[in-house]
Amino acid sequence: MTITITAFERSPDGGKGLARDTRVRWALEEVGQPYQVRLVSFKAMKEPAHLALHPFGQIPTYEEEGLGLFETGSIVFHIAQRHAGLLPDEPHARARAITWMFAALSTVEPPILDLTTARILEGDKPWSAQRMPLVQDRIRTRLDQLSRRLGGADWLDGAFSAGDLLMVSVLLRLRASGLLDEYPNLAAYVARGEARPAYQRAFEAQLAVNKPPAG
Ligand SMILES: N[C@@H](CCC(=O)N[C@@H](CS)C(=O)NCC(=O)O)C(=O)O
Repeated sequence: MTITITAFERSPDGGKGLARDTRVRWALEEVGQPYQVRLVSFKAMKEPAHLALHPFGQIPTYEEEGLGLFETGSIVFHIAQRHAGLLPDEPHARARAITWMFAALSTVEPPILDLTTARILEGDKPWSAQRMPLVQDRIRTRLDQLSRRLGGADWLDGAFSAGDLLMVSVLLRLRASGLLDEYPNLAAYVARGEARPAYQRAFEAQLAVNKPPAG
């Protein structure tokens, strides 16, 4: 079975691993599935061939024997369902791990993405400085709650799962803001995720594409 994913030809983050192909690479590394990568430019992402695969003209996508998927959450879920290692077998534990996948993407990630919007797209607006504390406090509300739930545990619900993979990936976006460091148990949680050999392989693979030329 050949798996092909898409990734940026040149990631705007310059290889920090924040583009969402890293999440898919990480999931594939966790379950030990080899994959190929098709690199796409921003221009090609908006052209018909890519739009046929991804209606919103984004990365990542996932192709495997006649199946084409978009949306990182769906792709990671598909990988986790097909291969052992990312979801527990016990039905209730499995349902809870899936719940954490949704929580990462639909409850924790939106305020974090808003910070990127506030910084990059709205940073030059006259009201930007006034809005920023509100954006940051909405993130803190979620981090407070998540930090309390995680407590002293290694992972969100027993063994590492696809829920942790997505939650760590979402929280990683906060590193540069310093907000994560306000919550030592969350910072340690993210560090545990990053220390996983599968994450390291995924990170190195995306870095190899995006590393600035030497010299
Ligand atoms: N909800 C989508 C978001 C995908 C997304 O925002 N992809 C970014 C890269 S991480 C992208 O392709 N940005 C370029 C664009 O939107 O033109 C997912 O989780 O896959």
